[in-house]
Amino acid sequence: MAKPQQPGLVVRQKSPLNLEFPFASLSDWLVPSEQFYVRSHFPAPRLAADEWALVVDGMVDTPLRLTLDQVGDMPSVTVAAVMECAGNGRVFYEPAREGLQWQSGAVGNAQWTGVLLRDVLAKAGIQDSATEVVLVGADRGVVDGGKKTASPGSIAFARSLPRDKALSDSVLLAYEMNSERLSLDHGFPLRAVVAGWYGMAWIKWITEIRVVRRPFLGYWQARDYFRWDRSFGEPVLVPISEIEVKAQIARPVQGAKVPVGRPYRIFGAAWSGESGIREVLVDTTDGTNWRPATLLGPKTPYGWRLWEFEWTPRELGSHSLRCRAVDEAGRVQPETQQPDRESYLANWTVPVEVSVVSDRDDDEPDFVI
Ligand SMILES: Nc1nc2c(c(=O)[nH]1)N[C@H]1C(S)=C(S)[C@@H](COP(=O)(O)O)O[C@H]1N2
Ligand SMILES: [Mo]
Repeated sequence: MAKPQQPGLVVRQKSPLNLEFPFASLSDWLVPSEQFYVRSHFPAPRLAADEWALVVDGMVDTPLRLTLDQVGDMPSVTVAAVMECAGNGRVFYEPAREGLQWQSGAVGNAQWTGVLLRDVLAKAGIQDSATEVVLVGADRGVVDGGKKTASPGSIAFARSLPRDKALSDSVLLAYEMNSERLSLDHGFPLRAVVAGWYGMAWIKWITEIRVVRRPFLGYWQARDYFRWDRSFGEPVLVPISEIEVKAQIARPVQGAKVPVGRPYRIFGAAWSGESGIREVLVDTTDGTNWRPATLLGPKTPYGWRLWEFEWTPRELGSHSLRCRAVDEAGRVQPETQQPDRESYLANWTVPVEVSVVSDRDDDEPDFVI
Protein backbone atom coordinates (compact mmCIF):
# COMPACT_ATOMS: atom_id res chain seq x y z
CA MET A 1 0.00 0.00 0.00
CA ALA A 2 1.07 3.55 -0.60
CA LYS A 3 2.95 5.37 2.14
CA PRO A 4 1.38 8.59 3.29
CA GLN A 5 2.75 11.57 1.44
CA GLN A 6 5.65 13.42 3.01
CA PRO A 7 4.11 16.80 3.54
CA GLY A 8 6.41 19.71 4.31
CA LEU A 9 7.08 21.16 7.70
CA VAL A 10 4.32 23.09 9.47
CA VAL A 11 5.21 26.76 9.91
CA ARG A 12 4.51 27.77 13.53
CA GLN A 13 6.35 31.11 13.21
CA LYS A 14 8.18 32.73 10.29
CA SER A 15 10.57 34.99 12.15
CA PRO A 16 12.25 33.71 14.15
CA LEU A 17 11.80 30.47 12.26
CA ASN A 18 9.81 27.77 14.04
CA LEU A 19 8.85 24.68 12.06
CA GLU A 20 7.07 21.51 13.12
CA PHE A 21 7.66 18.00 11.80
CA PRO A 22 4.29 16.55 10.70
CA PHE A 23 4.40 13.59 13.04
CA ALA A 24 1.85 11.68 10.92
CA SER A 25 4.53 11.36 8.22
CA LEU A 26 6.91 9.45 10.51
CA SER A 27 8.43 6.54 8.61
CA ASP A 28 12.09 6.02 9.45
CA TRP A 29 13.99 5.68 12.69
CA LEU A 30 16.04 8.76 11.78
CA VAL A 31 14.03 11.83 10.85
CA PRO A 32 15.60 13.35 7.72
CA SER A 33 17.30 16.68 8.52
CA GLU A 34 15.07 18.61 6.07
CA GLN A 35 12.00 17.32 7.95
CA PHE A 36 13.37 17.87 11.45
CA TYR A 37 11.58 20.48 13.56
CA VAL A 38 13.21 23.89 14.08
CA ARG A 39 12.87 25.85 17.31
CA SER A 40 14.62 29.23 17.42
CA HIS A 41 14.11 32.15 19.79
CA PHE A 42 15.94 34.69 17.61
CA PRO A 43 16.86 34.89 13.93
CA ALA A 44 19.65 32.47 13.06
CA PRO A 45 23.10 34.12 13.22
CA ARG A 46 25.08 33.54 10.03
CA LEU A 47 28.50 32.50 11.26
CA ALA A 48 31.42 32.20 8.83
CA ALA A 49 33.24 28.92 9.44
CA ASP A 50 36.69 30.50 9.02
CA GLU A 51 36.00 33.33 11.48
CA TRP A 52 34.08 31.28 14.03
CA ALA A 53 35.82 30.29 17.26
CA LEU A 54 34.79 28.54 20.44
CA VAL A 55 35.95 30.26 23.62
CA VAL A 56 36.30 28.16 26.78
CA ASP A 57 36.73 30.29 29.88
CA GLY A 58 35.80 30.69 33.54
CA MET A 59 36.93 28.13 36.13
CA VAL A 60 39.50 26.42 33.92
CA ASP A 61 43.30 26.16 34.17
CA THR A 62 43.86 27.15 30.54
CA PRO A 63 41.27 29.28 28.74
CA LEU A 64 40.96 28.16 25.12
CA ARG A 65 40.02 29.59 21.77
CA LEU A 66 39.38 26.73 19.35
CA THR A 67 38.89 27.06 15.61
CA LEU A 68 36.54 24.76 13.73
CA ASP A 69 39.55 22.88 12.33
CA GLN A 70 40.88 22.32 15.83
CA VAL A 71 37.51 20.95 16.93
CA GLY A 72 37.45 18.77 13.81
CA ASP A 73 40.90 17.36 14.63
CA MET A 74 39.72 16.00 17.98
CA PRO A 75 38.43 12.40 18.24
CA SER A 76 34.86 12.27 16.94
CA VAL A 77 31.90 10.37 18.30
CA THR A 78 28.48 9.66 16.78
CA VAL A 79 25.35 9.28 18.89
CA ALA A 80 21.75 8.70 17.88
CA ALA A 81 19.53 10.75 20.14
CA VAL A 82 15.99 12.00 20.27
CA MET A 83 15.60 15.73 20.71
CA GLU A 84 12.23 16.95 21.94
CA CYS A 85 11.24 20.55 22.59
CA ALA A 86 9.97 20.93 26.14
CA GLY A 87 6.94 22.67 24.58
CA ASN A 88 6.04 19.73 22.34
CA GLY A 89 2.31 18.95 22.73
CA ARG A 90 1.55 22.33 24.32
CA VAL A 91 -1.60 22.62 22.19
CA PHE A 92 -3.15 19.78 24.23
CA TYR A 93 -3.07 21.75 27.50
CA GLU A 94 -6.43 22.75 28.97
CA PRO A 95 -6.99 25.58 29.44
CA ALA A 96 -4.75 26.72 26.59
CA ARG A 97 -1.24 27.90 27.47
CA GLU A 98 0.63 30.79 25.93
CA GLY A 99 3.50 29.97 23.63
CA LEU A 100 3.99 28.30 20.26
CA GLN A 101 1.13 25.85 19.77
CA TRP A 102 3.13 22.73 19.00
CA GLN A 103 1.20 19.56 18.26
CA SER A 104 3.15 16.28 18.33
CA GLY A 105 5.99 17.14 15.96
CA ALA A 106 8.44 19.22 17.99
CA VAL A 107 10.44 16.03 18.36
CA GLY A 108 12.75 13.92 16.21
CA ASN A 109 15.47 11.31 16.30
CA ALA A 110 18.74 12.00 14.51
CA GLN A 111 22.35 10.89 14.42
CA TRP A 112 24.77 13.49 15.73
CA THR A 113 28.53 13.60 15.16
CA GLY A 114 31.02 15.79 16.98
CA VAL A 115 33.35 15.84 19.96
CA LEU A 116 32.59 15.07 23.57
CA LEU A 117 32.16 18.20 25.67
CA ARG A 118 34.24 16.49 28.34
CA ASP A 119 37.20 16.21 25.93
CA VAL A 120 37.08 19.97 25.36
CA LEU A 121 36.81 20.58 29.10
CA ALA A 122 39.75 18.24 29.72
CA LYS A 123 41.87 20.29 27.29
CA ALA A 124 41.08 23.42 29.31
CA GLY A 125 41.37 21.72 32.70
CA ILE A 126 38.12 22.13 34.62
CA GLN A 127 38.78 23.24 38.20
CA ASP A 128 37.50 21.32 41.24
CA SER A 129 35.33 24.18 42.46
CA ALA A 130 33.36 24.34 39.18
CA THR A 131 29.76 23.15 39.54
CA GLU A 132 28.16 24.07 36.20
CA VAL A 133 29.08 24.55 32.57
CA VAL A 134 27.26 27.34 30.73
CA LEU A 135 26.80 26.96 26.98
CA VAL A 136 26.26 30.25 25.12
CA GLY A 137 24.84 30.70 21.61
CA ALA A 138 25.74 33.47 19.17
CA ASP A 139 22.09 34.42 18.67
CA ARG A 140 20.73 37.19 20.83
CA GLY A 141 17.86 39.57 21.24
CA VAL A 142 15.56 41.36 23.62
CA VAL A 143 13.21 39.34 25.81
CA ASP A 144 10.23 40.54 27.79
CA GLY A 145 11.07 40.34 31.46
CA GLY A 146 7.43 39.88 32.45
CA LYS A 147 5.37 41.80 35.02
CA LYS A 148 7.81 41.89 37.91
CA THR A 149 11.16 42.55 36.23
CA ALA A 150 12.32 44.89 33.56
CA SER A 151 13.54 43.37 30.33
CA PRO A 152 17.19 42.40 30.76
CA GLY A 153 17.87 43.94 27.36
CA SER A 154 19.60 42.06 24.59
CA ILE A 155 20.85 38.69 25.78
CA ALA A 156 22.27 35.58 24.20
CA PHE A 157 20.49 32.22 24.30
CA ALA A 158 22.31 30.27 27.03
CA ARG A 159 21.74 27.38 29.43
CA SER A 160 23.90 25.58 31.95
CA LEU A 161 24.54 21.90 32.58
CA PRO A 162 25.49 20.49 35.97
CA ARG A 163 29.10 19.33 36.12
CA ASP A 164 28.29 15.60 36.14
CA LYS A 165 26.11 15.83 33.01
CA ALA A 166 28.69 18.02 31.24
CA LEU A 167 31.39 15.42 31.95
CA SER A 168 29.26 12.41 30.94
CA ASP A 169 29.50 10.60 27.62
CA SER A 170 26.05 11.90 26.60
CA VAL A 171 26.99 15.52 25.78
CA LEU A 172 28.52 16.38 22.42
CA LEU A 173 29.47 19.47 20.52
CA ALA A 174 28.18 18.38 17.14
CA TYR A 175 29.07 19.58 13.65
CA GLU A 176 27.11 16.93 11.76
CA MET A 177 23.48 15.84 11.79
CA ASN A 178 22.58 12.60 10.00
CA SER A 179 26.11 12.47 8.47
CA GLU A 180 25.82 15.91 6.86
CA ARG A 181 27.18 19.28 7.90
CA LEU A 182 24.81 21.02 10.33
CA SER A 183 22.41 23.35 8.54
CA LEU A 184 22.08 27.00 9.50
CA ASP A 185 18.76 26.48 11.29
CA HIS A 186 20.05 23.50 13.27
CA GLY A 187 23.03 25.46 14.60
CA PHE A 188 25.89 25.69 12.06
CA PRO A 189 28.76 25.37 12.67
CA LEU A 190 28.53 23.78 16.13
CA ARG A 191 25.72 22.88 18.53
CA ALA A 192 25.34 21.03 21.80
CA VAL A 193 23.74 17.60 21.86
CA VAL A 194 22.53 16.85 25.38
CA ALA A 195 21.22 13.32 24.96
CA GLY A 196 18.38 12.49 27.34
CA TRP A 197 17.50 16.14 27.95
CA TYR A 198 14.89 18.42 26.41
CA GLY A 199 15.86 20.60 23.46
CA MET A 200 16.40 23.89 25.30
CA ALA A 201 19.70 22.52 26.60
CA TRP A 202 20.95 21.72 23.09
CA ILE A 203 22.51 25.16 22.45
CA LYS A 204 22.86 25.98 18.75
CA TRP A 205 25.48 28.30 17.18
CA ILE A 206 27.62 27.81 20.26
CA THR A 207 30.53 30.23 20.63
CA GLU A 208 31.32 30.15 24.34
CA ILE A 209 31.62 27.60 27.12
CA ARG A 210 31.85 29.24 30.51
CA VAL A 211 32.71 27.09 33.51
CA VAL A 212 31.18 28.52 36.69
CA ARG A 213 31.14 27.97 40.43
CA ARG A 214 27.59 29.10 41.22
CA PRO A 215 24.25 28.10 39.66
CA PHE A 216 23.69 29.97 36.43
CA LEU A 217 20.49 32.07 36.54
CA GLY A 218 20.18 33.22 32.94
CA TYR A 219 16.81 34.00 31.39
CA TRP A 220 16.19 30.54 29.90
CA GLN A 221 17.33 28.88 33.09
CA ALA A 222 15.48 30.93 35.69
CA ARG A 223 12.67 32.83 33.89
CA ASP A 224 11.69 30.23 31.35
CA TYR A 225 11.98 26.45 30.91
CA PHE A 226 11.49 25.57 34.55
CA ARG A 227 9.01 23.44 36.48
CA TRP A 228 7.78 23.33 40.06
CA ASP A 229 9.19 20.61 42.26
CA ARG A 230 7.34 19.79 45.50
CA SER A 231 9.58 17.01 46.74
CA PHE A 232 11.39 19.46 49.06
CA GLY A 233 8.21 20.36 50.96
CA GLU A 234 7.68 23.93 49.81
CA PRO A 235 7.51 24.11 46.01
CA VAL A 236 10.74 25.24 44.37
CA LEU A 237 11.60 26.10 40.81
CA VAL A 238 13.83 23.60 39.05
CA PRO A 239 15.21 24.11 35.54
CA ILE A 240 13.74 21.57 33.09
CA SER A 241 16.21 18.85 32.26
CA GLU A 242 15.53 15.16 31.56
CA ILE A 243 12.94 14.14 28.94
CA GLU A 244 9.77 12.54 30.34
CA VAL A 245 8.64 9.09 29.15
CA LYS A 246 6.27 9.32 26.18
CA ALA A 247 4.77 7.36 23.29
CA GLN A 248 2.94 9.04 20.40
CA ILE A 249 0.74 7.60 17.67
CA ALA A 250 1.79 8.71 14.17
CA ARG A 251 -0.93 6.81 12.32
CA PRO A 252 -3.84 6.67 12.13
CA VAL A 253 -4.34 10.41 12.36
CA GLN A 254 -7.16 12.15 14.24
CA GLY A 255 -10.44 11.63 12.41
CA ALA A 256 -9.18 8.86 10.14
CA LYS A 257 -11.56 6.27 8.77
CA VAL A 258 -10.49 2.71 9.42
CA PRO A 259 -12.11 -0.22 7.57
CA VAL A 260 -13.89 -2.79 9.73
CA GLY A 261 -12.74 -6.40 9.86
CA ARG A 262 -9.31 -5.86 8.37
CA PRO A 263 -5.94 -5.72 10.12
CA TYR A 264 -4.77 -2.15 10.55
CA ARG A 265 -1.28 -1.11 11.64
CA ILE A 266 -1.18 1.45 14.45
CA PHE A 267 2.29 2.98 14.32
CA GLY A 268 4.31 5.41 16.41
CA ALA A 269 7.43 6.17 18.42
CA ALA A 270 8.35 6.12 22.12
CA TRP A 271 11.22 7.61 24.09
CA SER A 272 12.39 8.56 27.57
CA GLY A 273 15.29 10.68 28.81
CA GLU A 274 18.10 8.71 30.38
CA SER A 275 16.31 5.33 30.15
CA GLY A 276 15.35 2.97 27.39
CA ILE A 277 11.76 2.00 26.62
CA ARG A 278 10.61 -1.20 28.35
CA GLU A 279 7.21 -1.44 26.68
CA VAL A 280 4.51 0.42 24.81
CA LEU A 281 0.89 -0.47 25.54
CA VAL A 282 -2.04 0.23 23.24
CA ASP A 283 -5.73 0.46 24.02
CA THR A 284 -8.38 0.57 21.30
CA THR A 285 -11.51 0.65 23.44
CA ASP A 286 -11.98 2.72 26.57
CA GLY A 287 -8.68 2.67 28.43
CA THR A 288 -9.29 -0.71 30.13
CA ASN A 289 -7.66 -3.20 27.81
CA TRP A 290 -3.98 -2.31 27.38
CA ARG A 291 -2.06 -4.71 25.18
CA PRO A 292 1.65 -4.63 24.30
CA ALA A 293 2.80 -3.16 21.02
CA THR A 294 5.78 -4.61 19.14
CA LEU A 295 8.94 -2.56 19.57
CA LEU A 296 10.82 -2.16 16.28
CA GLY A 297 14.14 -1.06 14.95
CA PRO A 298 17.39 -0.19 16.60
CA LYS A 299 17.62 -0.06 20.38
CA THR A 300 20.26 2.47 21.42
CA PRO A 301 20.83 4.33 24.70
CA TYR A 302 19.35 7.64 23.53
CA GLY A 303 17.47 6.99 20.29
CA TRP A 304 13.71 6.51 20.21
CA ARG A 305 11.93 3.21 19.56
CA LEU A 306 9.47 2.84 16.76
CA TRP A 307 6.54 0.53 17.54
CA GLU A 308 3.51 -1.01 15.85
CA PHE A 309 0.31 -2.68 16.91
CA GLU A 310 -1.97 -4.70 14.68
CA TRP A 311 -5.61 -3.90 15.25
CA THR A 312 -8.58 -5.56 13.57
CA PRO A 313 -11.64 -3.50 14.47
CA ARG A 314 -14.83 -5.54 14.75
CA GLU A 315 -17.35 -2.81 15.44
CA LEU A 316 -18.40 0.17 13.37
CA GLY A 317 -18.37 3.65 14.86
CA SER A 318 -16.03 5.89 16.78
CA HIS A 319 -13.05 4.52 18.67
CA SER A 320 -10.39 6.16 20.86
CA LEU A 321 -6.90 4.83 20.32
CA ARG A 322 -4.41 5.34 23.15
CA CYS A 323 -0.77 4.46 23.66
CA ARG A 324 1.35 4.54 26.75
CA ALA A 325 5.05 3.92 27.33
CA VAL A 326 6.89 2.50 30.33
CA ASP A 327 10.63 3.08 30.54
CA GLU A 328 13.37 0.83 31.91
CA ALA A 329 13.44 2.83 35.13
CA GLY A 330 9.76 1.87 35.62
CA ARG A 331 8.38 5.34 34.87
CA VAL A 332 4.91 5.20 33.35
CA GLN A 333 3.51 7.74 30.92
CA PRO A 334 0.57 9.46 32.66
CA GLU A 335 -2.94 9.32 31.23
CA THR A 336 -3.89 12.82 32.26
CA GLN A 337 -2.43 16.33 32.23
CA GLN A 338 0.08 16.86 35.05
CA PRO A 339 0.29 19.89 37.35
CA ASP A 340 3.38 22.05 38.02
CA ARG A 341 4.72 21.95 34.49
CA GLU A 342 3.69 25.42 33.35
CA SER A 343 3.25 24.95 29.59
CA TYR A 344 5.90 22.26 29.22
CA LEU A 345 6.48 18.49 29.43
CA ALA A 346 3.10 17.56 27.95
CA ASN A 347 3.69 13.80 28.03
CA TRP A 348 0.25 12.48 28.91
CA THR A 349 -1.61 10.17 26.55
CA VAL A 350 -3.55 12.00 23.85
CA PRO A 351 -6.27 9.73 22.39
CA VAL A 352 -6.61 9.53 18.61
CA GLU A 353 -10.29 9.45 17.64
CA VAL A 354 -11.05 7.40 14.55
CA SER A 355 -14.19 6.02 12.99
CA VAL A 356 -14.45 2.42 11.91
CA VAL A 357 -16.37 2.20 8.67
CA SER A 358 -17.60 -0.56 6.40
CA ASP A 359 -15.37 -1.21 3.40
CA ARG A 360 -17.70 0.68 1.07
CA ASP A 361 -17.37 3.91 3.07
CA ASP A 362 -13.62 3.77 3.22
CA ASP A 363 -12.43 6.65 1.09
CA GLU A 364 -8.99 6.96 2.65
CA PRO A 365 -7.16 3.75 1.73
CA ASP A 366 -3.84 5.60 1.90
CA PHE A 367 -3.85 5.32 5.66
CA VAL A 368 -3.96 1.55 5.58
CA ILE A 369 -0.48 0.07 5.57
N1 LIG B 1 21.37 29.28 20.38
C1 LIG B 1 20.16 28.71 20.49
N2 LIG B 1 20.10 27.41 20.80
C2 LIG B 1 18.91 26.78 20.93
C3 LIG B 1 17.70 27.49 20.76
C4 LIG B 1 17.78 28.86 20.41
O1 LIG B 1 16.77 29.56 20.22
N3 LIG B 1 19.03 29.44 20.28
N4 LIG B 1 16.51 26.84 20.94
C5 LIG B 1 16.56 25.64 21.80
C6 LIG B 1 15.33 24.87 21.82
S1 LIG B 1 14.11 25.44 22.84
C7 LIG B 1 15.21 23.69 21.13
S2 LIG B 1 13.83 22.75 21.29
C8 LIG B 1 16.29 23.21 20.24
C9 LIG B 1 15.75 23.02 18.82
O2 LIG B 1 16.77 22.63 17.95
P1 LIG B 1 16.48 22.53 16.38
O3 LIG B 1 16.00 23.85 15.91
O4 LIG B 1 17.74 22.07 15.74
O5 LIG B 1 15.39 21.49 16.22
O6 LIG B 1 17.38 24.10 20.18
C10 LIG B 1 17.71 24.73 21.39
N5 LIG B 1 18.92 25.47 21.21
MO1 LIG C 1 12.44 23.84 22.88
